[in-house]
Amino acid sequence: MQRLSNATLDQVPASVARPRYDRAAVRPGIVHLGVGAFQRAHQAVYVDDCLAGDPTWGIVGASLRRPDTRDALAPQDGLYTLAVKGGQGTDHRVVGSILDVLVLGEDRERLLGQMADPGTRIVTLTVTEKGYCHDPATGELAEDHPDIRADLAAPEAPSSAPGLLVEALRRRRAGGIPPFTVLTCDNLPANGPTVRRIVARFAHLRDPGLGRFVAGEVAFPATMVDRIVPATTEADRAEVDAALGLADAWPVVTEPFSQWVVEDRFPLGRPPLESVGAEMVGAVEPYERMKLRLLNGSHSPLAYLGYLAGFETIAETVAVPAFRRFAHGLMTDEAIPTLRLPEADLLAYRDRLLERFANPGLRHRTWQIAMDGSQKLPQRLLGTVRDRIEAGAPFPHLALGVAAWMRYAMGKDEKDRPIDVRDPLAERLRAVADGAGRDPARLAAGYLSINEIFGPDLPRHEGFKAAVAGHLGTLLERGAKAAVEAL
Ligand code: CS2
Repeated sequence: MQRLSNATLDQVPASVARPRYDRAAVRPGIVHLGVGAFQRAHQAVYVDDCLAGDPTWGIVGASLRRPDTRDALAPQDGLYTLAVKGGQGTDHRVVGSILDVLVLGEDRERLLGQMADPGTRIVTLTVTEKGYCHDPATGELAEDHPDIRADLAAPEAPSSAPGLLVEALRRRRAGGIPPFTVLTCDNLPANGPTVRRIVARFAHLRDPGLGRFVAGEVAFPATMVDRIVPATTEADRAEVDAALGLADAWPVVTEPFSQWVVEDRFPLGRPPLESVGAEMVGAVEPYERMKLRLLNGSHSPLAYLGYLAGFETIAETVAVPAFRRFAHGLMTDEAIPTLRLPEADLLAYRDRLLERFANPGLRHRTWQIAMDGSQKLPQRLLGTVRDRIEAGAPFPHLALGVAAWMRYAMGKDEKDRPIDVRDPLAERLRAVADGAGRDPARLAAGYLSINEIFGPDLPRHEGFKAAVAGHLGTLLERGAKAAVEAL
């Protein structure tokens, strides 16, 4: 089978949408750090829709760690297929907005050169929560993070996202080129201001003048991104190859729903995103909080509970009434009262979410969402817990969600088989389990003492501690399904 590429693009069948602009005329305007499935199903698609109107916004992607995306896309001239799975079957589309993919370890100077190039006006990021090298509980740069220490020691050859941004901004400043806009597309709370603080702090540690420049002169708009994008499977590849009649080494599978709310602050301009479905607003925070607390806030507990109960995907998990009720209850009774959008909109968003979770076309693995819990819990669950505590209101679903994370982090499932716990704090999580055995109160106290996750306040809150330990006891004695049913 021939490979998808510029040369074979006209062999794509008419049933598959493809770029309707001249790819040869597209120029790079965006550098994206962290090319992965999510960005390729979200931002790259919005940009693809803009390129017919304005060809100056092509994307140069960069992988900060592995070469696998570059290895898949380079022989395809950056082209790949998006398979959108809805109730009515699958729609395919070839996306052309990614012009090139660089690999940091091999192409560091080219990447920094592209970031410093005057044609680059926006640097976007999807490096996941842990990619910012910050303390998740406070949102501050983790100054003792090994990558940050290494980048401060050799700042002109950085490896971390903050290090790369600061070195590229320094080069622009030295060359009299105005700074690019930094657009983080990760699920962090107040993501624009948070990343601004992290990056400005790193710059300050390099040189206080540079720190003031980053804090004062660089725009970091906030944004809410939303689309469910499971990891691509071999079955997805085979299905896409058959639909295309060409081989695509790394297509991306997603759902029909897509949302992008963006704070409209781009000093050097931006693609006409509002004409392709993005919502350009003055303040993103209410939408961001809704998304983090409802979607991600129920996704993570469903992932831990579902995994423990033996379900491979979210769709399988919410097909069981008790688990669906759990997600419904967490959102309706505990998260929605902490949000500041009209209630009717929030309830409609919740109902849509429950449908999206149930999409049988998406094999979104519980194990995938369970990853990096230490980085996700604060903005997904713990902010909501704090608001509930302050309001004097109960939080049983949230406490079960936190307990389920602890039970998962212990590293053994309900049949005593090992769990592959992926988390930057995995060793510490394991050590808590080794020290506390199966005693729920000791386990809860051990996990709650991890300050980077729970801060100083939550471990001291007796009601929270007791609720979490109680649920953890049920999870250990009777399992996840019984714990959910017992609510
Ligand atoms: C998920 C998110 O993997 C995860 O932690 O909760 O990636 C989620 O699918 C997206 O935020 C949806 O927009």
